[in-house]
Amino acid sequence: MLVVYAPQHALHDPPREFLEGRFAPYAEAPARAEIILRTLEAASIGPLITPDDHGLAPVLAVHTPDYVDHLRTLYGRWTAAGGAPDAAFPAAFPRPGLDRASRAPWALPGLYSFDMSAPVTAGTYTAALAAAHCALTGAARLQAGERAVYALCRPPGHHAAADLMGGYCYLNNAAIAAHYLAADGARRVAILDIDVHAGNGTQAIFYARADVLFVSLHGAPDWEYPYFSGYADQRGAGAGLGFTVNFPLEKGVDDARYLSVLAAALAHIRAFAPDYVVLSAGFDTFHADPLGQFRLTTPVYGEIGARVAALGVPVLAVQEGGYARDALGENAVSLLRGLEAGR
Ligand code: SP5
Ligand code: ZN
Repeated sequence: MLVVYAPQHALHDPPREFLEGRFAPYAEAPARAEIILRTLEAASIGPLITPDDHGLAPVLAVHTPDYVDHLRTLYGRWTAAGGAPDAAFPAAFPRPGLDRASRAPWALPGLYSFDMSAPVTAGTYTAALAAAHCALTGAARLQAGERAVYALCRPPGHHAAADLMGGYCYLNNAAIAAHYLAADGARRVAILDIDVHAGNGTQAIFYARADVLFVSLHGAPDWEYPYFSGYADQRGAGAGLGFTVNFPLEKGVDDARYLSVLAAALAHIRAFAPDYVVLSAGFDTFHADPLGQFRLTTPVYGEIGARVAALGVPVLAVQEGGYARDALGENAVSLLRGLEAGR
């Protein structure tokens, strides 16, 4: 299977995050992508290509120009004001009624961020843009006839909305690829999000659209991050009503339980009859993941891949989360082998 990888991901290496009231080492670290890459190579999964430069237009078709400009310039403005040189980190967020404009540099990091899990470093913009181009390159290969492509994106994207970063995400790689594949409504695209966290950004981006179906299995937001999105009664709006489908699940979901819910999710996708499927592939559903609280095992990712492939539609798998580093490569190999074998 074709794999798209950009070495620029390593330029994004934040020093720490803020987790349950404590500063902690940053879980979404460069080692994640390197481990996946090495394991794919050892398993002879390939060929491996680097992304083509698709420019900014397909990114700006999903994200607002002011947000992309903010992401590009934040670190420079932060350090020029004397902010910590390792990363721009938010400490204040505008809220309804507390949202007047401010020129204070310390206000900047919170302007387009919903949490403290998306520090912006010197290399964040370059890495995030390269990840978006990995997903776009995979999408273009599907258009050219490829049946399945894996975009090894880092940083991940599914928590990022049109003008919002958070949850380790800056540019929404899967959404950018899905919008590109939808080709102004000429094609139907289904996004299946299997990261353990609800893809609030992807959901928001496509909430009012009927040409892109968003289906997500995740820990229910009444106990799991991102807490404020991902409920079953969030079903889309306007023309998009019915084209967002959430499966919020309980703690401790195991392989059998997951596969039974996946069958229901795939039934929605089959009924939609998409031209393309974008798989937001997180492995933080794994039993040993330090952030997730599901109990999936390595073989089930192969079964998930086979069932997605059985849709008979070209698939772009986009890397999202997954923090059990020792198992990350094996879990990716399992998924990709399933995607290959299932067709
Ligand atoms: C892309 C992605 O997977 N982003 C996830 C960001 C999650 N950040 C906060 C998670 C807090 C979950 N609570 C940890 C419970 C283990 N003690
Ligand atoms: Zn996640």
